[in-house]
Amino acid sequence: MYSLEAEEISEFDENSILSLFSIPPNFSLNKERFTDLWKMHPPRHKIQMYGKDIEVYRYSLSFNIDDEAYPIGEDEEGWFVDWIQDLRTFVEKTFFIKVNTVYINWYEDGKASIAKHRDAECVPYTSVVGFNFGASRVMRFGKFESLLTKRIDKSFPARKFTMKNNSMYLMETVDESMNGFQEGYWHEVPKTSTISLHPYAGIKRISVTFRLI
Ligand SMILES: O=C(O)CCC(=O)C(=O)O
Repeated sequence: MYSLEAEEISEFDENSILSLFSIPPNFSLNKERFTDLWKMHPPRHKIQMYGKDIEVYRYSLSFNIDDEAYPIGEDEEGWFVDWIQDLRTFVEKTFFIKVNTVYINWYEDGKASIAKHRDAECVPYTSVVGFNFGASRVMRFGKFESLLTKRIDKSFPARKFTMKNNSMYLMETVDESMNGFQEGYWHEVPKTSTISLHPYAGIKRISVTFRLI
């Protein structure tokens, strides 16, 4: 139904490919919608580390797209629920995959980051699609030593990509019957002290990712 041409393709191995695309204008966020979505971020959440509560600086939220009530967007802003559902259809029809979960991250400034990780909660061997809104941020990708470890394979040089406003990325597992992107590779959005000012988002970035859990 939809066909899109990648602007950049990076093959990590023959079954794990990262592709970057611009998104069609009907799914883009303009100034008003970016501002609305920014306001929807939940409070910072806490995680337990070494027995202590640590507040995570990055705002984030995950929910199942098929749930009857969404944790955000229902009351204040009428467009959000339809937009998420249309984006899900777009993702599924463009990439011939199934997704059921949205994970949104709000990066207020260069102190907001996400550390190296694989999306281990996904159904094994599935692909993940992410949308980028607002300020550009660098995302880095690299390799784990094996499926069962968090140890990094230092012989594989990390690859850096700039995620720009109204663009998207596909972390693709080509053959969904064997280890792929999330099994073999990590990704992160590192902290930074240099963010170019976006005309209306300033230094704020929002990412909206879709996955199958
Ligand atoms: O902000 C991003 O694009 C990265 C999000 C991320 O790491 C994830 O969804 O696992």
